[in-house]
Amino acid sequence: MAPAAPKSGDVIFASVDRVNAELFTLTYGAIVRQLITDLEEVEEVNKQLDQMGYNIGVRLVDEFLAKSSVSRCVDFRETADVIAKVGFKMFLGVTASVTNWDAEGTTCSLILEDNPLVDFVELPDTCQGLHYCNILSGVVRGALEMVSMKTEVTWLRDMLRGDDVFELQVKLLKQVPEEYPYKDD
Ligand code: MYR
Repeated sequence: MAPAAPKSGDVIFASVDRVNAELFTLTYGAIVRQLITDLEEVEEVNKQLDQMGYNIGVRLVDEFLAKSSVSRCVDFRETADVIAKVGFKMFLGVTASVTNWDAEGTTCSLILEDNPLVDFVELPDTCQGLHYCNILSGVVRGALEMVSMKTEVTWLRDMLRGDDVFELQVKLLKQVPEEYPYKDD
């Protein structure tokens, strides 16, 4: 069946979404640029972006759980799928694929073929060590910590460094058992 013709409201919303996405991308670029100016060392910028992402992640998980109506995941595999398919879609507008699982099911990669954060971005030679999207690794780490999972999140591939995709490795270090807040007795 042919898709329904857009109504005028649809067209307006589509262009508002596009403008919002571009504004978001450009604002993030301005933040990174300012950090480079202020901190001078790309390693420091990487750390700062990760920390900013972590701070966002610990807050954003509530919004995610409320909006998505996702229930408790049975294991880390399911959690990784939820992040890739629901979380990324909700906050970044794209989905990731999940791959490169280790035998224990505690390490995997999230692959992004499309990443709106890097639209219009080209890194100068002086920024080759920059993990421009480090805010995302921090967000994932922070969000997972709030649902009791300590993780290490590392960029393995980066299109700004000439790779064909973005690959974010997520390693589950520790699953902290949740404490029931009341005693039974
Ligand atoms: C559970 O409690 O078992 C569900 C866990 C779901 C965690 C989902 C975290 C969402 C992270 C969103 C990342 C967005 C990155 C742009």
